[in-house]
This record gives sequence, C-alpha cells and structure tokens, in this order.
Amino acid sequence: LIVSECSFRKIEQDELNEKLRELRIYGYTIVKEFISNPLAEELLERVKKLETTRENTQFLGRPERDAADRLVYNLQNKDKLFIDILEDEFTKKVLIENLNDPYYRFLPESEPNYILSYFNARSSGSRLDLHIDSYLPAPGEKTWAMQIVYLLDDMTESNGCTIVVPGSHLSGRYSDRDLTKFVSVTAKRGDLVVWDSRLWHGTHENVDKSSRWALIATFSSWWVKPSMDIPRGLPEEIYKQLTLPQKRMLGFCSIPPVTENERINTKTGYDDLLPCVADYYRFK
Ligand SMILES: O=C(O)CCC(=O)C(=O)O
Repeated sequence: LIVSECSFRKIEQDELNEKLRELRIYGYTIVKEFISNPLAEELLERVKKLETTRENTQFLGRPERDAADRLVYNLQNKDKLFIDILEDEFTKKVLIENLNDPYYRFLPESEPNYILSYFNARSSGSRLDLHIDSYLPAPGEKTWAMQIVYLLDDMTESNGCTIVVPGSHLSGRYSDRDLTKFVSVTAKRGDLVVWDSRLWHGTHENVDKSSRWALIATFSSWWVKPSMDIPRGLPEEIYKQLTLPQKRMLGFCSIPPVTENERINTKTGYDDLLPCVADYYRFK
C-alpha cells in the first residue's frame, strides 16, 4: 500500500487556521475523517499482526499500571508504512508552526526540522491518570513537543478514550490527578487528534474491553532528547528506503557528535547524511 495525497483528507487553509487556533487556546484539536478508510483498515491490520507476533510484552521498565494496556512499541522499526503516514501536508504544517527551530540554518527555512521522539500503537486498558509528556510544564506560546494520534478504532468513554483538561498546557504546572472535571475526547476511526504535550491528558478505563487502537506519534523540536534512540534502533533495510526528509524526521540530522574530531555542531543538513545506520556510530 502506497501512502499518497488521497490517503488523507485535504485540509484547506481556513480549517488549518482553526485547528492551529484551537491548539493555541485549548491545547488540543480533533480533525474529523482525516485518514482514508482503506489506509485506516490497513494500519489496523498491521498493528494487530504485530501485536500477536511480538515475543515478549514484559519489556524492562514497563510499569504495573500498564498491565492491561495493549502496546506495540517503536512502529518506525517494524514497517516503513508507519513512517510514510507521518508526512502529510496538514501535520507537517502544524508541526512546523509549533516545533520548528527558526534558527536551524542547516536545512532550508521552509522545511521541517523537528524530530520523532516516540511512536507506539496503543489500546487502552486501565485508566491512565492525567499527565504531561513534555517533562517540563511551562506557560507561554512556545511548546517543544506534540502528540499526533491516528485513530484506527472508534474511541468512546467506555473503551478508554483520551481525556484532556482544555487550556492546561498554559498552566505552567504538572497535572493535578485529583481533578474530576475534564473533557472526554470521543472520536471515530480515521479521525486525528493532536495535542500540545504540555496538556494534562490521560485516558478513561477501558470498561467494555473492545479495542481502541491508536497510533501515537510524539514529535519534538530537534534539540529535545527523544524517548527512544530512534536513529540507533532503526533497521538498515528500512533506513535504505527512506527519503532525506524522513531521515531527518527520524533524527539522523541531529545526532550529537562523539567528540570535536567528528564535528562541533549537533545540527546537520542533508549533505551530512551517511549511507548506513552503522556509519553514524563508528568512533571518530
Ligand atoms: O492513548 C491515549 O489516548 C493517550 C496515551 C497517553 O497519554 C500516553 O501514552 O502518554
């Protein structure tokens, strides 16, 4: 299956402006009917297959709370289709607006310079308490991390939909987990939900036990340490097939140099990309 312009609903300028405004004020937005049906079905099928073929779900560091959640980690390592869906025009504009470093310099100004930080498929189990994923709470217009959620199932209050506290991204505070007033984000398969990672968010408990598969892509500004070492973990066969912007998105243009003998900049451009993943990790 090839991801093309037809895979996503075209978002006109007025709708884009509305979504950007909602993100600024409420900290989240929902884009209805964004992914085409065939693509959503294909992604769901691949996620389900990956879930059943995983050898081990008890990865080191996985907390007790997660026991009932269903997760497929690091989608970028499993299938290039998951990488291809991350580059549509709408999300690119939203992410450039919010995460681009205007002083990057090593890439053309109009191009993205943000990176992927974490990319999982998730179906809710137990309630997930309100939290932030920006690590640091800070009020103000600038954020440095955002989550893009591709819904592959309908999400309802009974199958563990996302919950959010509108405007909390501007509070400058870590989440208050005792808060009882929040908004349930109900949405349909094919919808996209985007939030500022400073937003207080979580999920309801999945009480009806039906699946609520969603792909959750966390993006950040290039200078934020990613949750996974995405460049180092990427299989060579997938790396070989990537375009230059995809390599940049996965972090290959912002790997810190080992010493000054390698380089003195953390940022690089397309000219500095190397033929294989292993080439980035040879001691220089
Ligand atoms: O699954 C969701 O809707 C939210 C997940 C979440 O907040 C997280 O994984 O940090």
